[in-house]
Amino acid sequence: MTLAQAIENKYHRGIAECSNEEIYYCLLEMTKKMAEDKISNDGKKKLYYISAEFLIGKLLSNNLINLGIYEDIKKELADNGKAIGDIEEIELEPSLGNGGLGRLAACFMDSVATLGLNGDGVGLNYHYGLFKQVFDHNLQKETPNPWITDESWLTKSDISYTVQFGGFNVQSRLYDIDVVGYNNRTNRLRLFDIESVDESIVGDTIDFDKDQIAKNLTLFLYPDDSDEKGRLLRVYQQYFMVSNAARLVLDECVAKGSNLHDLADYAAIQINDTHPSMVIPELIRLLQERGIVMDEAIEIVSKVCAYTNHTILAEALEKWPIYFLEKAVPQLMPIIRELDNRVRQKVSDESTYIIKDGLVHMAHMDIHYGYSVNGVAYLHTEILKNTELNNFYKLYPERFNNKTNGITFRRWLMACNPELSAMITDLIGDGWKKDANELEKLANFMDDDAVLDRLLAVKSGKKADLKNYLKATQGMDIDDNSIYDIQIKRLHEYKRQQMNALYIIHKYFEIKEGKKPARPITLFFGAKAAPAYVIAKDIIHLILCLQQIINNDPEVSPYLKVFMVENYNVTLAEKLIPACDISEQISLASKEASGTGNMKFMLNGALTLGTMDGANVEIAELVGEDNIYTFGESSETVIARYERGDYCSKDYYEKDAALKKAVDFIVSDQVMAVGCRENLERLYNELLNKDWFMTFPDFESYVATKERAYADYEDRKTWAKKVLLNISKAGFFSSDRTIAQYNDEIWKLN
Ligand code: F58
Repeated sequence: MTLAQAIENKYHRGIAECSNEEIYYCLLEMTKKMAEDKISNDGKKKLYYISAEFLIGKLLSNNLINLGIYEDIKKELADNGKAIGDIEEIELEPSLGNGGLGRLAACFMDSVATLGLNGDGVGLNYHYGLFKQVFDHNLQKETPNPWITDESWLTKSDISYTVQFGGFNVQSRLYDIDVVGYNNRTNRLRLFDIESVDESIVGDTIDFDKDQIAKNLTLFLYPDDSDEKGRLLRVYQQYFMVSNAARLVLDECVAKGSNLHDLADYAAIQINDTHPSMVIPELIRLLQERGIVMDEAIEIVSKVCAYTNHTILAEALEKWPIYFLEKAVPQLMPIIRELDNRVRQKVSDESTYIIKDGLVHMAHMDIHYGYSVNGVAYLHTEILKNTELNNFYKLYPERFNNKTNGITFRRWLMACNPELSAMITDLIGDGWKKDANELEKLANFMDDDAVLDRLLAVKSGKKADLKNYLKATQGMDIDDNSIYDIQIKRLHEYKRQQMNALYIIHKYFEIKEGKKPARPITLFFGAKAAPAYVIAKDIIHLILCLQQIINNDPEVSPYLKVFMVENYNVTLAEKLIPACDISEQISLASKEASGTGNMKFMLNGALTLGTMDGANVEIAELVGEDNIYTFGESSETVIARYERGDYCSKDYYEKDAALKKAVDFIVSDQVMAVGCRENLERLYNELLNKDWFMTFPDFESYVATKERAYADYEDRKTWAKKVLLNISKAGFFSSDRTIAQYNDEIWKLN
């Protein structure tokens, strides 16, 4: 059916006579029908990817592309005086995720369907997401981020379970979102909600009554955990997620013919970080309820569950106090105690016990009772094996494996950068859309001036697009002749946005002193800070203060500007990434498990300025040292310094005059005039007295390397060659490759 026919059926009018909203809702309906026709239950064994987050982004364009009708629809709209971009604007971005782990889950679901595998995502249907970020007096404020409308991508199912908590029950309801594979089957995201959810308990802020679990359970992702009630709510959420998931798994497997003893022939459960870890004792409990004895139940579950670790930061390896679990989910504690006792009987290394000092260590449970433990980039997995999880690695070396992350090229190239996609297809055909390694063929054009010129022209076009978009939506005045230097990711001290901010101050002083850059520079940031993460919010405050000072200084702003976009999300990432010249991947070596933004930027023709951390290491290996700007201390040096425990940031501050000047500026009268003393002093003191993520030792090499990249940018042809080489090597980072490896080595679906 053409769009015109669908519009005629629905509204009895032509496309040109419809509003953008009407067209959007008609396309939504039409796409949903087409997607649902491709839902399949083929494949005996099925993957259940359980995750607290699925940061899926808007779905319309992605689904049209994957259904193979994007170009037709775009043309039909254009013929009627409508732009597909304007229709896309109507859709609200689902607020179901927060950062890399959630976006990875979304890319994975796309690839699972694209590879024709039987696999669904299972999670929660948050009504207000993490939060919507607004800037007020240079500070981050959090407000609810609603996205569910009467007609949406959600389909209400007839599946509902009673979930038991200590002292009360709630009734669940399953909603589905179709996951359309590229020219392939449709799988589903299975999102559980509570029937009794009550949006009215939320006002203009993200505060709400944390005691009313039966009303608030699915309102927010990661509710504020700075108090005990908030932490307890997270436990309720996690159990709700996995209890529903476990029952769905069992019901579906039984329906397919499983007798439960053979569950591992029917299901693989991937535990995405530790948020779903309670699925292990919950499945054991449910199997016992269905007549299977403890010994066998444990054995079955251990053949079904696999765990992915996404971090080496201790605070992210969840540990819940026993009394939380006793209160929220008392039925699980006897099972967890039994699991711990069994470990104690066979393992002497106490550091691996599940229960220690009154805390339940979720990752320990995953490793002892799962059949696979994977890291998300080569370096990360090595650090897990050799350092962080070494005691477990010694027990179960065969369980540890690496799966370097990937991204879906459908969203992160075809949808967000059709101009570059078209150019690539003109040069090498469209085989790369199914086999990303074909991008290597671009290497044949390295000395073709016309190709290099076209590549630069595509980039200029995307820079102009971004300029226009940010002018229209956020009132920003951007010089598209400038270098676009971009750092977009969650705000965390280990990601070191503060080091980039110190560079900005340094550059500001240089310009004031008359040392002008060869070409204007624009530094973009996008980042949300967790509501209770005080220093992260202070860093946002500093960046916003710098933005105000620098962009309004007539002496400096022709050469340097700073823009922090408000409410950074997938939609903004899709606009920022294609326009980027320099991709900031500057985490402290050893701390970023992988990163996936780094891959998206590379694929879209930005050069990486980065430390040898996470997947940057693999990018560097693929492109060679001439085509990436690496700097900073190695992970070995950093790990050794942590072990010695002798880092003193003040020593660096005293020795490096440029660094000292930049740090002191944070508490200068000039910044105080536009900022808050309390926040700025706190950040200054944190850097001077702690600097836990070691920005100061890397500052000098960061500045020097960034300057080298800016200087190289002026040789446009050489730059274009580096860009082309980066794109040609990006195929490895397709999530199709990652998922093929998960399947071959972990899930083994037919
Ligand atoms: C991210 N983790 C890693 N966690 O930081 C990143 O290096 C990696 O590329 C990505 O996973 C995918 O593997 C991540 O996003 C979180 O956001 C946690 C959410 C819950 C609180 C602690 C952080």
